Amino acid sequence: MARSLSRILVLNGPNLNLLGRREPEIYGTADLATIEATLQNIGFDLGALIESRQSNHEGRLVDWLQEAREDFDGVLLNAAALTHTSVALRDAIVASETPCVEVHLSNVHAREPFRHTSLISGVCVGVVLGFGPNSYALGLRGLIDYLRSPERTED
Ligand code: CA2
Repeated sequence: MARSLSRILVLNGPNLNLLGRREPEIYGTADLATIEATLQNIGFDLGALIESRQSNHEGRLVDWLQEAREDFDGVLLNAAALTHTSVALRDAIVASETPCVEVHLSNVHAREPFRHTSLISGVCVGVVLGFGPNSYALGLRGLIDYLRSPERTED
């Protein structure tokens, strides 16, 4: 039987629209459009529809996570600084009832102590960090594998 396309929502949080323009020593030289284009290509190869969005506003990210419940099978999320502060995003991930993978460009555990805590990891199915733009690619592959794992699809 033909497998239907997995619908994946990629969400990026505050300041990630600046990627490639500032702090290349931490975040690399690729801009967000380049990362999103790579994810589109991976999605095409793996039979997934990818929709990418970015916002600097917590409430907008919450709205989009709520939308995911109806419109997407999985979420790939770089919540940026909100990772370390936002109970609202954590609650929205739970409410979405949609598997979410957390990604970060940098290895947050090798940085300032306030970045060592994530309020969202505990409600995500997995976390990928420290590999620059490749964190997104690895996270997307992991999310698609997870969505298609026999344990999830058999019943
Ligand atoms: O490493 C990551 O992906 C982060 O999520 C990036 C966040 C940071 O607050 C997290 O602790 C780790 C920061 C995103 C801001 O991105 C910028 C990009 C270029 C210039 C300035 C900020």
